[in-house]
Amino acid sequence: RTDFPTDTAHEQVTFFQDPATGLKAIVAIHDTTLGPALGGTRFYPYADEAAALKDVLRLSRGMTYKSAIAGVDLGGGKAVIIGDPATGKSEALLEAYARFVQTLGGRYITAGDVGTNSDDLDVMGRATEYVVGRNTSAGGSGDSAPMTALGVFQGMRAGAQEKWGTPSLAGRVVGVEGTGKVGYQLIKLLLADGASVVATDVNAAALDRVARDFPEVKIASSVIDLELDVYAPCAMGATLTDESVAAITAQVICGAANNQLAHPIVEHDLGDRGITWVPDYVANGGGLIQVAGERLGTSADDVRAQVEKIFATVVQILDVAKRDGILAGAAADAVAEARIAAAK
Ligand code: NAI
Ligand code: K
Repeated sequence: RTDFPTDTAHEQVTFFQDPATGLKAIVAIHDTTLGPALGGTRFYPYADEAAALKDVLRLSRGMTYKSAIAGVDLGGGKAVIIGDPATGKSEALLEAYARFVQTLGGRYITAGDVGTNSDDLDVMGRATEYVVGRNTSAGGSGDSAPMTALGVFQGMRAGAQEKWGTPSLAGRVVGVEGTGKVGYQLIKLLLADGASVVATDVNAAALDRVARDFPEVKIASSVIDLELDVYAPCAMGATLTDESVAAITAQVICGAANNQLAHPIVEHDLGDRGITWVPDYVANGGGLIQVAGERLGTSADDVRAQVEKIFATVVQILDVAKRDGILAGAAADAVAEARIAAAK
């Protein structure tokens, strides 16, 4: 027995299984108004099929909004493979999965997500043409972190303009939480713009790389609780909680992490405290723009130009929020919905 949420009118949800390889997967196509549905394949040990279905319905709907707000002519979809990637992943399973993706005839295009990487996508590419995010050696566009970081930086500049009247981070103290692929690239952009950066990570090797390449960066055991102008969550989601928001000193929050709000009410608390929050799915759309470009035949220069437009999009969202007296998250959803409605 499965309860389909009535507020998420998905176009198509398909369950695939292949007993020979142990594959159990669900592909959810939420909306193809703007184009074929693009979204990553998550490989995760869900407790049961109902939990997997719930997640894929939620995530695919999110992709519709993410593509629309990024100005990408693709719809929203997502897939989940039920299993533990550490023990259950095999080339045969990935190929079986990719054969199923191929049967959808291009209505769904997969990318990577939690539990799948570019090497896995290379394997899938043997059995389906509907895959993006492969390694450059396999015809993909490679690491998306530089474009994701550029988009976060542009969103942050828009937040700075809203808060301080100038789209510059010069002289601002920016706390970067997570110095992995995106955080590292973001630090480079921030330093070039004249910001003072303080960074943290739980992984010593990631911090060592920052300390070696950017000696001017201060290293801290955490950043969210420091005196900051800007907080950039680039590690895990859900760091904006009742407690952290009550104590935070940053006036602008913009980062790459998905689902930064622990729950929706937190955004009201940020608003009450006069803090400008750039919605995560708007700020971190640069990687999506890059991999979508593989399908749409976008040049690297045009990808970069489109990522830079995240600045203008965030300015628009913050203007709509102010004009309509709503929060930035709702304003972003409204801008995305307007784009889909216009295409209908
Ligand atoms: P990554 O795995 O390369 O880096 C994440 C870093 O965060 C790691 O160095 C890890 O040690 C650190 N970390 C984990 N928990 C932490 C904690 N509690 N405190 C401080 N540091 C912690 O991942 P990547 O690619 O840099 O992505 C960063 C975030 O942005 C992730 O949430 C990801 O989902 C999101 N994102 C990434 C995109 C991309 O193109 N790479 C696109 C859109 C979103
Ligand atoms: K991702």
